Amino acid sequence: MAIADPMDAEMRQVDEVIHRRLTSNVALINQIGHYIVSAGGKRIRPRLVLLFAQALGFDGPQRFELAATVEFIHTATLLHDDVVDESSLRRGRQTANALFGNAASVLVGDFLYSRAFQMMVSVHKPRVLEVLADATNVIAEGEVLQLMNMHDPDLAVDDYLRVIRYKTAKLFEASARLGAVLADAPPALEEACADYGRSLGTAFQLVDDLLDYEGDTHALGKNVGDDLREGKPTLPLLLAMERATDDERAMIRGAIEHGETARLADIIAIVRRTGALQATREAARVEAEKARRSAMALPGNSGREALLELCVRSVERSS
Ligand code: GRG
Repeated sequence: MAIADPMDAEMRQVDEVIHRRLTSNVALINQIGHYIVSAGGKRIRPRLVLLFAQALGFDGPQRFELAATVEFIHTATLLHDDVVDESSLRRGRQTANALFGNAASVLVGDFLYSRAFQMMVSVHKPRVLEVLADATNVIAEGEVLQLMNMHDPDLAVDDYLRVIRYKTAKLFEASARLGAVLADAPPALEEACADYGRSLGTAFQLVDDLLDYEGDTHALGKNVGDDLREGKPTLPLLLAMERATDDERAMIRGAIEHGETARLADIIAIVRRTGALQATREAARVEAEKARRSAMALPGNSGREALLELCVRSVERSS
């Protein structure tokens, strides 16, 4: 018998807000919105809002509104990202762009994004607006930086890390910070929460990038090898180039420069053989350990325990 997750009831309340706030008089918005939201997703960002609120003793209903808000922002970025990347599979289903077209995906992403702003305003806390306005701006910067780095086999690891801090870790940071803001935590404690989110988000994206080489399309719900097909220089490829033979390095460089489909299997095999995936997971473990240390600033309670457990689960995952 499966053990019930103590957060299940709380997450159901978030889902209730998500479905209520998804509603529009425009039929296509309802159709695409429900299509992507009902496919699930791990809901890790809303979980962070709730766990930080819980750890800091805040139990007002605003936590559900903000948890749903960050999931809407996340979902909007996925809709836009799948258009940019021309992805065809997400959450085990055809992407919205594959099914409904690019224009509909971008525009429904805009709906979710602007609905998220309506929701955050409803909480009546200027600091919440500041946190999310800053976060969404940085996410967009991260995506543009990533675009500029495409097809660059000489990308420095620090520049790769900057992209993942911006495009992914920033929303984790904001989610954690919002729990602290709701609880009116003192500035030093708010910063510790933000540090946790930033480190966990960095670890999460490192694993996301390694699963693109190690994972299984069925379990991941998205196509393995997409980053390589696009010529995206992520850490597994950068590390594989450092460790490969000259011929292999030349093959990987060519793949990044031109995008690769023909030698996809060979390059995946090189990445796996050189230990680049274990090294990427190790880098994720280092970030998760930073997150764990930041969480120790929280009072010792079940919320903190769940946040510590999340550090392990986010890194040792296979989907
Ligand atoms: C609309 C503010 C705004 C910006 C648009 C396109 C874009 C700029 C940003 C995209 C950022 C992006 C997609 C980052 C990757 C984040 C990531 C790790 C996605 C996968 O997250 P999971 O695994 O997904 O939590 P599920 O499906 O579980 O929800």
